[in-house]
Amino acid sequence: MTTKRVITLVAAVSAWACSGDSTQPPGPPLDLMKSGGDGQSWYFNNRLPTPLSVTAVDASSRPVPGVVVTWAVTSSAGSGAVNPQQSTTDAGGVATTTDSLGASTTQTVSASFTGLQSAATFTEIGSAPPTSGAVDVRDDNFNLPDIVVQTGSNVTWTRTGVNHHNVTFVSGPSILSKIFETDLENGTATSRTRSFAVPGTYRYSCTNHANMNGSVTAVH
Ligand SMILES: [Cu+2]
Repeated sequence: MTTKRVITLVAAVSAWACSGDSTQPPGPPLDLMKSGGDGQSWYFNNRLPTPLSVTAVDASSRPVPGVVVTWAVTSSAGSGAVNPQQSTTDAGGVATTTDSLGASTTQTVSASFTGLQSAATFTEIGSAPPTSGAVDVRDDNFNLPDIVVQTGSNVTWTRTGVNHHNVTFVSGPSILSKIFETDLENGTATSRTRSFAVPGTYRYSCTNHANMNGSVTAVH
């Protein structure tokens, strides 16, 4: 019984190896499949959080490396830009680019290669970033934990719980000083406000409670 099982396994593995990529290189690229970054909602004149990526495949749906992919913003002028405008698929058949929104609410980006019949099209959504932020400091979490504001906007943390909490910045474009510390005896710090002058993501924690974390992302 054991021997038969081993033989069956070996046969299965051999069959897989023969039909796999090891014996036949992928054929010429036939199509581009979107593999990341489509349908993001982000803020005017900012780079999208997730890069755009496509996978080049042959007629058997196998990924094709070495394909030069051309990226282009296809919506109207002022809709942002991609960088780079050409990229080559890697060993996994994947090519990527970064995409920045412009001032329009809808942006479309195409990806293609020479000879491709129908380009892959990405659609991204832009909006104006919030110009203020508010976070409840609760027992024991921040609500909302992750917020986005326009650079220079104020964010206010307000104590709504009764436990002793703090807002201690742990990473970001610069490490900011602790701005919030509640004290049950003295009743201090029911509310504190800070503005964020430099774009980027600032992460903070309450050092009194494990997993009590939050972030502020300042965008242009
Ligand atoms: Cu806390």
